[in-house]
Amino acid sequence: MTPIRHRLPVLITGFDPFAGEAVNPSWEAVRSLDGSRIEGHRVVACQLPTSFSRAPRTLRNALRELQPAGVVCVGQAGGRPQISLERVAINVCDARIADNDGSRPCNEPVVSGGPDAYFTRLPLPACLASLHLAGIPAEISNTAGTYVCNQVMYALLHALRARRRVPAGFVHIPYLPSQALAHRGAPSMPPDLVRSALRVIISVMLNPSKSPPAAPPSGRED
Ligand code: PCA
Repeated sequence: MTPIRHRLPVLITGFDPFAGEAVNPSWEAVRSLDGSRIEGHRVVACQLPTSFSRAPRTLRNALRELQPAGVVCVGQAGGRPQISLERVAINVCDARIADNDGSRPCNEPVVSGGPDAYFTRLPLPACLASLHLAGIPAEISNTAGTYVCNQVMYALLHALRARRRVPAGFVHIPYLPSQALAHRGAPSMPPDLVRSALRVIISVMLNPSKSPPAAPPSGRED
């Protein structure tokens, strides 16, 4: 008999296009996994609007409806060269550009009176080791920025604060090659590789004991 938690779905989210782009690679990758199974769990994809006012609400509705076994939210980080496993979300919204509703908060909290920050609940070293073993360039990132992605990561971990056993976190991904063409010199990652990366991350999140031992620190200081 399958344990009850096994029957719960995994929620993955991606964003709609913003900043004049025609696509958002996060939604392309996330929707390509919708309905698949990973470690026995059904994957459910949900699109979030790139909107400070609407994204957290959409996410909270999906959490309430699905009661997922785990959550991975994904967003585009144009200019970053590899998969970024975000370590921390901070209680700040500070937008350099307007969101899809024309809103541009400056130095505002995500949650008034909330904790300064939440750490990810993804096992980052295990995720990183598994991604590298699969030949996928990836790094741990210490900032998810102060735009809608950071807000969503914070809102996710805040919404799950009483459900300590639900693993959850945020992953930034590079531009698609088609987007990089319009941003001269910008790095990109093919959609198949991003999709494989997300499968690896979700699999390790659900079953960390199956991942390879994490590599020792490189000793590099930066
Ligand atoms: N990236 C933006 C918001 C939506 C997205 O895909 C960010 O990094 O905040």
